Amino acid sequence: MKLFVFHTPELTPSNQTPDCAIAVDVLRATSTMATVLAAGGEAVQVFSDLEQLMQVSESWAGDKRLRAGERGGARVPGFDLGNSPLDCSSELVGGKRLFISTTNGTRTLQCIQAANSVLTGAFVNRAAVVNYVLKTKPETVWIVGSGWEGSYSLEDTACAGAIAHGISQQLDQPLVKLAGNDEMISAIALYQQWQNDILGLLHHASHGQRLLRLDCHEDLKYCSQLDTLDVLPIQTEPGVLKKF
Ligand code: 3SL
Repeated sequence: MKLFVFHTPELTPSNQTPDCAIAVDVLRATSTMATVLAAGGEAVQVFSDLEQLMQVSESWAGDKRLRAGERGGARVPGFDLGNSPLDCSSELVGGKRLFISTTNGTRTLQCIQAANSVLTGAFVNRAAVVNYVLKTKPETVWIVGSGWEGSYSLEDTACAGAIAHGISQQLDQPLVKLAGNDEMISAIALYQQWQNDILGLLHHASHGQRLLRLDCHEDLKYCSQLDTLDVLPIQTEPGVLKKF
């Protein structure tokens, strides 16, 4: 097995596809997706374009769908939800499909959607992702951070490191053999530096700061939890994720 970390979709090769690709957007898209499926959502369907989301979701029964739209951290006017995992109670999302478009996370999923298996990872479901990779043993694994509008995000690379660290700890293989690129090794080092203070890391991150200015303190706390959701969002058709 070879593990690769890419900090953003822009840095991810577009002329190859791995056996397994994992999209990471800790703040907050992939934390929200794990939460929705853990709370009994039927599926999560992702869109980069808001108009296309409106069009496709129109064909879905009104009581079986929720529309979530986020731009710049805030809810898009007219949508049922923004992108806070704290809004996704089982009473609200149970049995429904979440049609979602966010600034960066949904773009990441679109960039890796051709991989043989496509998952989403966050700190909250890190162990479920690690266990799936250990069980299925793909030859090449890409862990792709979402960043912010093309630039690096501290929290996504740290979470990529948490996933890579979890896999490497359980495989009897030296890191140098497992690493597909240098980014994977530095992501693990970043995670190891912050592993006992993930909330502190989120407070240092520029997108964490942006969310704090929007009064999303509780979202940061929620997204900083490690291994709290035993759920694996997995792509069943391009753009559609269901609970594995
Ligand atoms: O960029 C994204 O995809 C979002 O997760 C950003 S936010 O945390 O909802 O602001």
